[in-house]
Amino acid sequence: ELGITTPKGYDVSFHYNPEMERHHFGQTHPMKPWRLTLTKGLVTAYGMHYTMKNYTARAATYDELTSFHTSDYVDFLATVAPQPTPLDLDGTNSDLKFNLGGSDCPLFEGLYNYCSLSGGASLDAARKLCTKQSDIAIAWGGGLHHAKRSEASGFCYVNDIVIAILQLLRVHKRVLYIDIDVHHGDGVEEAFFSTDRVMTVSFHKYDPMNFFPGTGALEDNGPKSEHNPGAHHAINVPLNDGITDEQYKWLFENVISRCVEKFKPEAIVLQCGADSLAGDRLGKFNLLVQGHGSCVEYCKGLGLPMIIVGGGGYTPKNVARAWAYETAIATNNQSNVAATAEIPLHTPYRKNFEYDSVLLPSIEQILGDARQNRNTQKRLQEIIQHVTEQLRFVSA
Ligand code: V1P
Ligand code: CA
Ligand code: ZN
Repeated sequence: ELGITTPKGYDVSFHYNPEMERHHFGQTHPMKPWRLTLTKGLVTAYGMHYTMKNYTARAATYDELTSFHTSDYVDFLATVAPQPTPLDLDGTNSDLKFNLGGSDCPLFEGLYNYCSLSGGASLDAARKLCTKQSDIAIAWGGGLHHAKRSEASGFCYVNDIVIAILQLLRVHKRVLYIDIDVHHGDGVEEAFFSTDRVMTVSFHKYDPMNFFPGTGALEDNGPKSEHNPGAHHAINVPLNDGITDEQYKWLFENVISRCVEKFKPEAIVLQCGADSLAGDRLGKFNLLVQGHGSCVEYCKGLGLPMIIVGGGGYTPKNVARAWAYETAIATNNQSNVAATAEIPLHTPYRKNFEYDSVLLPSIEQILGDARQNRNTQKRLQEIIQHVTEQLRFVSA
């Protein structure tokens, strides 16, 4: 498989292990690893696998997992038994250790394997960047941004992103982390609170009383203690329901261009959580696959080595559409995809793609009617103003 490049000469690698999707969080749980099967099916149906290097991701080792997590926590993950009885759905399980076993982070069969595979994929992606074998490395099974050093949180047990960034830092002086999941990337932000070698930027819905995890206010830019080099290196873009493609793209490009200009990253990690799409089971934005994908396009245009990971995304058919489209952007297969508006007839599980089986459904096809947009242009201007002020403290 050596020497495969995309039409414009980028080396793209795809890190994936079909074992991951065989794991189940439970009947009513929103996280469906099966969305990875749908994604891979679309990617293959469009023939994108011919224009990138495909690697079967291996499981991260114990030592790799403990490059970030505590051994106490990883030992417990490795040995804990799956819950024998159905979960109590209000999360009132009395013996929660490391926040495990509640409704958000249930203990299921093969949990340790699932976590190691997610970590392994993102870490493999990072290694390909370090050795310059890939310009863009894709790991849709990663992106689990809430996991803490010693705690599970919000469907995330192992923080594959932090582990991958730690690997990148061996070779790259500065890494820019960008998070377009509808939730705040709190775990990654916290992990790098005290270093000026990682800048984290999260775009998310912010409503501290009503929306998980409740952190990520505009003014939260990292602890401003006396000698913390990491101060000002956490950028947060809090949003309200209903944001549109046009606003999101505008905001994203304004914020990211300023960050790149000041911070001068040597590599980018882009978390592409698909719960920021219209029609998501948990998220309430109005983003289309095109708007979500425009972030990937913009980042690719920066010409820096980049890892792309997944994350949230709770309406599987929409997740697969977005991640397949974004794989097309990475591999320069967009024209191929656009020319075939209809999802190919031989796509596995094609019946799952409704709306006349198009790859890029309109807002009307997805929602009938768009959600009310609660983001004013004035507020978006304020956000850019604040970010610009924070970046005055940042230099490369
Ligand atoms: O809101 C909460 C917690 C549970 N309450 C005590 C507060 N949890 C959320 C977690 C969302 C996690 C998102 C992960 C990601 O960012 C990255 C993979 O996308 C939650 C929600 C919700 N609507 O926010 N948990 C659940 N829904 C849930 C629903 C059914 C069964 C289990 C969990
Ligand atoms: Ca986010
Ligand atoms: Zn999310």
